[in-house]
Amino acid sequence: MSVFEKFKRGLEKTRSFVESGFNRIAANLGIFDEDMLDDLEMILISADCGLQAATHLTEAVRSDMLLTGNNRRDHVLDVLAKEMRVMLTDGKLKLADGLNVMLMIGVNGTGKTTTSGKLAYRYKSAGKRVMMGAADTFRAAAIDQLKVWGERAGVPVIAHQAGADPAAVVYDALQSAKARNVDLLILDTAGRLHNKKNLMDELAKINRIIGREVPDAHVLSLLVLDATTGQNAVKQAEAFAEVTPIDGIVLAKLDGNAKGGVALAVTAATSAPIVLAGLGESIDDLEDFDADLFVKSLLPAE
Ligand SMILES: Nc1nc2c(ncn2[C@@H]2O[C@H](COP(=O)(O)OP(=O)(O)OP(=O)(O)O)[C@@H](O)[C@H]2O)c(=O)[nH]1
Ligand SMILES: [Mg+2]
Repeated sequence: MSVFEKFKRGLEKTRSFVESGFNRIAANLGIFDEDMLDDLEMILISADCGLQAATHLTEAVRSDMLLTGNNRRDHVLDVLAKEMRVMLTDGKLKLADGLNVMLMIGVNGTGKTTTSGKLAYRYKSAGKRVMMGAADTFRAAAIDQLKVWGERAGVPVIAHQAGADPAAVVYDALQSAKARNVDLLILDTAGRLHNKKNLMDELAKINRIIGREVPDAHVLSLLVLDATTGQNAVKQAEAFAEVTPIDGIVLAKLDGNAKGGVALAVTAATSAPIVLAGLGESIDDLEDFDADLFVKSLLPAE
């Protein structure tokens, strides 16, 4: 299956939602008028594009219609696609020479552990030396879950007992990564941090240890968001951006329901690029987030 087909399949629910909305508002003639623009805005909001992005997109269509006088469905779709593409910032993960550290952050249940496993598999399959560290020590089950992914991907997992200090796990994982000369160390962290200060302190501590132990490493903090949670994901992105640098956003569960438009709301709310899309629960259901393919998959065909 091509990457485009994967995106299309993953975003099927959102696309059919948007398409049925389009068909409803432009039922007979396939022609848009001013009144339909309000409906268009509602469809975009319901697909979780967020108020800001939905308003922006609707305004773009409105001014284009005034300017060109072209209000046919295929043209409106073109304008929407172009405008969405301009709004979205994507980025490709690249490993640097030497040690790379990916720190997976995000609230609980978003998909951090699953994405860690998928990433381990991706880079291991590409011939890289990969290792994971179970810095989510909150529950024994979380550690076991990462070990299972380690086995699936064929990469070692550095872990302590449940309840151990996550920073100690990070320290050990970094020592092993140096000793074994790995290319990529993926650190899975806990989402259950009770408040902002707690979260900030924990991440600061982990970042300090990484900075001290592997000062030359290429470190990426990846914020994992659950696309099915819509506007909550946007709030999480804003909250994390306040306490820690974010190098890239992972949109997990884009296949989950009809809320794929959240990608637009997330980019409107943060300056970090969206780098990865989670498109299912299997080990290979992870793709580079490609804004062109995303837009093509989100909007109905003309
Ligand atoms: N459909 C779908 N499900 C996903 C995807 N990514 C993760 N999941 C599912 O989401 C659930 C939570 O994923 P985890 O990886 O355990 O999330 P987490 O952030 O590590 O959660 P905590 O460790 O509890 O904080 C699991 O049931 C995963 O199978 C995805 O891209 N698509
Ligand atoms: Mg986890």
